[in-house]
Amino acid sequence: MNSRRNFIKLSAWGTTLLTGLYPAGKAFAGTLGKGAANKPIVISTWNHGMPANDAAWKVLSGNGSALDAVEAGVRVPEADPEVRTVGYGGFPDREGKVTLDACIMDKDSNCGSVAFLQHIKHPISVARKVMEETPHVMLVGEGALDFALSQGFKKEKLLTPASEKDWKNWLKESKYKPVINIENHDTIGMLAMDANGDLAGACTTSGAAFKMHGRVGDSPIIGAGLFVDNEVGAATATGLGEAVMRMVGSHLVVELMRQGNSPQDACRLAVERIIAKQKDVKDLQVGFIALNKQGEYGGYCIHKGFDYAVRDKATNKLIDSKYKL
Ligand code: SD4
Repeated sequence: MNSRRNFIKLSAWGTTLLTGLYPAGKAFAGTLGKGAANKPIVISTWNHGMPANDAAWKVLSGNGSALDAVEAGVRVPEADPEVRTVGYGGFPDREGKVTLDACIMDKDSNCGSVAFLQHIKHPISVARKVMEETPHVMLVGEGALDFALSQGFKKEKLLTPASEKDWKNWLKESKYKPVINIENHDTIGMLAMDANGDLAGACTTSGAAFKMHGRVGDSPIIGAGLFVDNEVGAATATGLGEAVMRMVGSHLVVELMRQGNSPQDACRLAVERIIAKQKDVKDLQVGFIALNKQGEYGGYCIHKGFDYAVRDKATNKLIDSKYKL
């Protein structure tokens, strides 16, 4: 190839890099100067992310770490019986058992996870203990429960009368057909960057309502429900876990940011990948949110109806996610 053709090829690539792959600040309200980052910041899925962000913000605004912030944040919906898809009061599986999934990841790529955990109100804190107190990343079922009890967590009844009633109603027909956006606002995934510029994330859920006993979704799977790379950014997912797991969705979003995409575009490209691999997305909802090292953020989902909460120095609001269909 002669040098002129080389030049044309290079400049086309450069233009793509500048204009096509990275429309900087697209989903971000302000314009960032070179080197300046919007921090601290916390973002999280659905409207239960608003009170969760408040708890995380208390930590972040007091110069606390992103890791402490995301744990404190997601503990709010975990403890709230009105949030029917996370922690205490979550919808049970089809046998009437509330089984919880959660994971957490820090700036050094340390991570901890629990899945199919019963009787413990705060699976995120057990996941953090797995990360910090064991040589492992993931504990499940009885083993996770034994470990939690050994760490001082209390065994509690998680099935509330309201969730028990809904389960009994569901049993009348026993049809497993997750309905998009109306299962009471789903998983909480939370991403934060602290004043130091370090990232962390957490994700916790009671999973798909009336799932098979033993079913584990994307939320406790590092790379699927959550991924953090402190050099690039972080992402988390909500929606039907099976579709997210097939694409290792959150890892995909982070890798798309690594290639130069804005958080907004990375979420969109990952959703488009999922759509391309599914036969029918009519009844399938998946949403991603992402945050990069500049403190820019974005979200994208398949169907209209997903929203996410953002809190930084200038903002405290719920944003309607962009969507494909
Ligand atoms: C799961 N992604 O278990 C989770 C739950 C969720 O809509 O977000 N449901 O599949």
